[in-house]
This record gives sequence, C-alpha cells and structure tokens, in this order.
Amino acid sequence: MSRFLTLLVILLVLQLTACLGSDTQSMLHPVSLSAERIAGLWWFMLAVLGGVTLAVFVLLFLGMRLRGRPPGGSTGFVVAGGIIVPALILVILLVVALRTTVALKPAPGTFTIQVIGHQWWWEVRYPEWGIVTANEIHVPVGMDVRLEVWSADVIHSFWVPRLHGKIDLLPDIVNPFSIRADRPGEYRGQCAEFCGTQHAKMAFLVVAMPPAEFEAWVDERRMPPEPPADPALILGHDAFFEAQCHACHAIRGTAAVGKVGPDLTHLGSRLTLGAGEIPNTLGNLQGWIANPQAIKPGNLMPRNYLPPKDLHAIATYLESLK
Ligand code: HEC
Ligand SMILES: [Cu+2]
Repeated sequence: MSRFLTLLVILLVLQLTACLGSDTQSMLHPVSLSAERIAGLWWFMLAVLGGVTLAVFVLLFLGMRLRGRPPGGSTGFVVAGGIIVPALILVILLVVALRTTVALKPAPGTFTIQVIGHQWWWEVRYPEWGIVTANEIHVPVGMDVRLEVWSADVIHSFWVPRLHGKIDLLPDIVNPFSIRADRPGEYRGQCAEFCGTQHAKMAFLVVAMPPAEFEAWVDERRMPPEPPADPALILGHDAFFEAQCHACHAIRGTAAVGKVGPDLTHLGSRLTLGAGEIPNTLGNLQGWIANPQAIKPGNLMPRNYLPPKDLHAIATYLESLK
C-alpha cells in the first residue's frame, strides 16, 4: 500500500513538472484581461475540484477503517453527499463559467486583422494597409484589435493561450473576435483542432510591440520591397520564377501572385519558416526549399531538385525581402 502511494506521489510530481519550463504558450501566464479571466476560472475550478477530490479520499479512507463493523450511517448522509452537495457544486461551477464566458465578449477594436487557416499554415492580412504575411501576427501593446478568422479548407482553431480562448476557423463563415496584449513580447499560438497530418506543426507567433514600433513595422510593410539591383539578387529573382515558385507564392511588386502557399513579400523579416517549425536563417531556408517534406512531411509544398547555385540564389533573394 505505502509503496503504491509513493509511486503515485512520484508520478504526480513528475506530471506537475510538465507545467514548469517554458511559458511562451502557457495559459497559466496570461498577458491580457481575457486570458486572465480564463486563468482565474481555471484556478477556481482546480481549487473546488481539488477540495472535492480530497474530501472523497478522506471518506474512502474512513470507510476502509470501518470495514468489518456492522453497517451504520443514514440515508440523509447519502442524499446530502451524493445528490445535494454535488448538484450545488455543479451549479456554482456553471454560474462562474457562464459569467466568464459573458465577460469575454469581443471589444470593437481599433483596426482589423484577418487570419485565414490553411493546411498547415496561417495567412495574416491587414486589409487597412494591404499587408499580407504568414504565421506571424504583429499587434500594438495595450490596444484592442478586431480579428476576423476563417478557413480556406478544413476547420482549424486559433489559440494563443496567453492572450485569449480558442476560436474556430470555419470555411465560408467569418468569426469575429478581438485580442489585446497588455505586455510586449512574443506569444506562441497553435492550431487547436485536429486538421490533418501536420496539425501539430501549425504554429504561429503573436508579436506584441509598443505602438510606435508597431507603426514603424506597418510603414515598412505597406510598400512592396525595392526590385533587386544587386546581380546576385537578380539571379535569385529569376531563378525563383524558373523554378515555378510563383505558381504557389506571391511577392508583391513582382509577377508572382500565387495563392496556394504563404505570401513571401517580406519573408526576410519573418522569425520562422514552415509555420513556426524552424528559425528563419539562410541555411534553414535552403533546407526548406530543397526538401520541405523532410521538415514537415505531408505539407503541400513539393520537393525541389535545384542546382545548388540556384538554391543559394533563391534563398539569398528571399532573405533580402525585408
Ligand atoms: C505547389 C505549391 C508550391 C510550390 C510550387 C512552392 N511552394 Fe513554397 N510553400 C507552399 C506551401 C503550401 C507552403 C506552406 C507549408 C506549410 O508550412 O505547411 C510553402 C511554404 C514555403 C515557405 C515558408 C514560408 C513561411 O512563411 O513559412 C517558403 C520560404 C517557400 N515555400 C518557398 C518556395 C520556393 C522558393 C519555391 C520554389 C522553388 C516554392 N516555395 C514552391 C507551396 C508551394
Ligand atoms: Cu489547423
């Protein structure tokens, strides 16, 4: 018995260590009012249900000690402990949860960001400024931002645990809501609804920046990048078209207007490649272009059998697009 208990305690402690570590995607480290409300609800439920569990174990223990004695107790105890108290607790939990849900009503928002889920990446549009990017959502700190989300294929779910609750991305139906980050930082999000083979590798970042920095970010991205002048970059630009990348990708200011994959207009300034899968470096980019299937098996970008000098030229060109 005591060996069993020791094992149980060890397992529980091990499980708790999973809650430590990185907090970039932890709903227990909220940085917005709505995430704080959700975390508050979570702690409240943990406390209540922890109390219930404790009470049940105490009763179980008492029951075990009374084994062998003649039966006693009363019907009243069973009715109170088995019906009235549980019903009361459930009603309290329901009321508190409903109040939280009502408090999470979306705010009007100062501007709109559209997020469109694709298998297995996120298209991000700022219609006010004509900016299109992917897998990265820049927002100003302390401002409510209106979000409109939908899906280009199957149902996805948009979730940044430190900022807000989950919201479904549905084909053909636009779901509006709002987010607000109260502290600058990078907050990881993740698709929260199974959507196919690479569902687990459908991540993204919300980058919350001070309003002035955000304005500068917008100013740099509303214009397409300058056409390449450097011969090495022109080589990369031409190789991009020769390799048919433009069939699926758009680069504003060029003839590439593909819609199947992420917009690459400002790829050089993005933090990650493949929806949060690998850091955006020149080496990783070459690896991705040559064989995206090795990094994210089953994703919708095919392998490319390019001569090394073309591969290098394309990657250098794309990294120059800031
Ligand atoms: C058949 C369509 C298709 C073709 C052709 C294609 N891609 Fe892609 N590409 C995609 C898709 C889809 C993704 C998103 C994959 C994912 O993350 O699930 C992608 C992702 C990328 C990314 C990562 C973008 C990001 O923000 O994560 C880069 C860079 C890229 N492609 C470059 C290229 C280059 C260079 C070529 C030409 C050699 C090319 N692609 C050809 C469909 C294509
Ligand atoms: Cu998804």
